[in-house]
Amino acid sequence: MSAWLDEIVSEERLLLPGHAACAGCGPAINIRHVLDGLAAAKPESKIVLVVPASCWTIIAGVYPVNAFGVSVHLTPFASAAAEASGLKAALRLRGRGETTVVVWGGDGSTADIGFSGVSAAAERNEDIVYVLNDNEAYMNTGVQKSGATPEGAWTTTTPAAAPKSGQKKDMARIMAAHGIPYVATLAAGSVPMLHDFRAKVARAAEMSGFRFLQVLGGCPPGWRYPTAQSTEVIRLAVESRYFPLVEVDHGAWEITFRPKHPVPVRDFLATQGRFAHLAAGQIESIQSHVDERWELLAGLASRAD
Ligand SMILES: Cc1ncc(C[n+]2csc(CCOP(=O)(O)OP(=O)(O)O)c2C)c(N)n1
Ligand SMILES: [Mg+2]
Repeated sequence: MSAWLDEIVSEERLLLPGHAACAGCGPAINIRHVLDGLAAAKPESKIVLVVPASCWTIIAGVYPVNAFGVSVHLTPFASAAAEASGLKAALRLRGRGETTVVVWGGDGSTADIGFSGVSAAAERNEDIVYVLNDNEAYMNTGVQKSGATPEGAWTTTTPAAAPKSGQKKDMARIMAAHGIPYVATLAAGSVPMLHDFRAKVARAAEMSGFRFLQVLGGCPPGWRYPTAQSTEVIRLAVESRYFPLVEVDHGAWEITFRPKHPVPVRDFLATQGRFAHLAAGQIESIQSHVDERWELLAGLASRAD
């Protein structure tokens, strides 16, 4: 086993056993690697986790119970970025400015309801790590469509007879347009993808200013797949180019993981009941949008060469 993987397997975990996430929760894997990765990169810095209303309000537990090995600050839906900005300022005033303030915000709060606060904090270049925990719908309240829900998906507000129309909001490009120091997309679908994931967390840890990480995590009840399939579904999301892994480091775009043999997007869609109603023509249309977005990102990356 390589040294970095050895370290990951043996490291102390900041998401503690006994938490209340569903079986197979993809974000539960992701948050562990975000927190453990930040702690490993800057062992001298404490972490404060800021969580807006989401599944993670429940998973974190009710005071005095805490599912994390770090302090957690729960916020209303729309104010996580503002509260994280204030926490960082207060910590600085108290001589504890080295503390890493991390937001773990769902796609509902980040891409939709709290977006004005996220955009404003990015524009001010607040010194925080903002993580978009992207499970592609409002899951905690029963799978309602968000701006990050993909084209064609079933949700309870976009039933199979009238599934989500229009494409997933492109948060990586939107956040990169703010000119912040670092934007990256992350997914833990395989060991090489995890290597990419941890390198991005380490890169974010060594910078200051507004850092934005978009982490894709599967939701067995919301995406409708068996609980043991979370890693495989995410692997196919990346291997099909449905979810490209990119990095924007001080404005320079890079595609950090290029599938050697990309699989058709239908292989990814076929793993999940939320796409079961799609006809061949709709799948073709999704494939063409996946291809177009890949070309667009490849164009942005080639300009950085
Ligand atoms: C202003 C406001 N509107 C609605 C809610 C109800 N609510 C709590 S969690 C949640 C879903 C959040 O979705 P997302 O941000 O994607 O996080 P996830 O549940 O998927 O982890 C909603 C709608 C709320 N708490 N506050
Ligand atoms: Mg969500």
